[in-house]
Amino acid sequence: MSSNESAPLTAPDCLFCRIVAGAVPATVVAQSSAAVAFRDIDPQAPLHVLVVPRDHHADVAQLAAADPALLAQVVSLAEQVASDESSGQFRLVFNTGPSAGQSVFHVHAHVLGGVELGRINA
Ligand code: IU
Repeated sequence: MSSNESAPLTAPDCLFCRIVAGAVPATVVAQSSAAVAFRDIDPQAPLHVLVVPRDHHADVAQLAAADPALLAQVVSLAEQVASDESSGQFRLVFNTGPSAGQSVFHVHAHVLGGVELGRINA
């Protein structure tokens, strides 16, 4: 929730807004006043959790521009999940735009870990 607002910013027909609101089920593993962490339905690693801000922003670039403190809260919750469930070491991925693989346009951090992750060779 934005610090100066009483209700989260939401977008109509946004799946992750509906998960944040509890209208669509998800396996929530952690939450804060600003963000919610839930398991990805198609995990790509032993630890694969999505962290989303309660407020709707389309992608990480828009979030960083609009509310950098909220982005920091997303990262903080990701670190908490990785510490609680794994070694505390993790990969954080924000797919940004369709060509980069983004399919849900409510910013979400993929928190990946629980296994030795290979180097990314772009
Ligand atoms: P992407 O970066 O936008 O491609 O990531 C979307 C993720 O959301 C993807 O890993 C899906 O498996 C995941 N997901 C989910 O966890 N629950 C859902 O109901 C849907 C997608 I649809």
